[in-house]
Amino acid sequence: PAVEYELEAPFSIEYHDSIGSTNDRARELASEGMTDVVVLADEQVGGRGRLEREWSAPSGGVWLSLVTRPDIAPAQAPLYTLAASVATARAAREAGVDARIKWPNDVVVPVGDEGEYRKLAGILTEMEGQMDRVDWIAAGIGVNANIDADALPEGATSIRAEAGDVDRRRFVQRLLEEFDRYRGDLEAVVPAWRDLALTLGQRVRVERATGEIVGEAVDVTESGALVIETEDGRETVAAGDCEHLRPV
Ligand code: BTX
Repeated sequence: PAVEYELEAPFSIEYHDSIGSTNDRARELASEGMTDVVVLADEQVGGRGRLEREWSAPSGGVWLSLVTRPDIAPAQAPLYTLAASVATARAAREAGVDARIKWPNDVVVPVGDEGEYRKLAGILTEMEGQMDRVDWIAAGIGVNANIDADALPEGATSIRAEAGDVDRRRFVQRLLEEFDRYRGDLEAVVPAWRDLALTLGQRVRVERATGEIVGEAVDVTESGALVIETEDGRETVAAGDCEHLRPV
């Protein structure tokens, strides 16, 4: 393997040099009843973003999916996405990157003072469950780690480009420790998220299938939805309904 992934993490690791999508493998393991396992790859050839978008995942990145079976209602599941972004941003900050969080699921590096940014990492959370209970959650986390920025799509950056190469083993260890801490203390997730948020205080445009909303992003709710102050009052957008969010 390109990296040695014997970690002292609260998860067991299944490592692949190359895989289609770690989320697909995680879904398989989850439906076999596994929990607290992380599928990790050096390269993905069929990486997925949200809403059927492609995720470019060349060798040198940190592409992982975490399987958990939390005892929560489906409405709380977005907190796991926020927890994954907090854990990722904190691990990236320890690696020397000025990582912030763009609601709902991007870890970005700010560029200038106008709310512009480059994307460092993305999160894709998938789940299965009943109305009142989650069966499993697969939190997919993709971090542009030791990759040249010109090998990535436009608008992307990497840990290499921002701060030099990172020890991926240590980075993953720290990310998983942080994630573990927040999943054990869900009430701490939103406050930690707020501290790292690039989006709060910004004037934004959110595109949804049902139409767009323009206004100032003022807060996130307990369940991770974004609160926007518009000309006609406050509106709340669930993460799952957001197709694009841009500063305006
Ligand atoms: P997203 O839908 O928010 O972002 C996808 C968009 O981001 C793409 O349309 C493209 O414009 C841009 N993009 C693609 N690749 C990259 C990249 N490497 N860096 C920066 N921008 C990029 C975000 O979706 C969720 C991504 C989750 C990826 C992880 S990797 C491990 C797991 N397995 C898997 O297949 N997906 C997740």
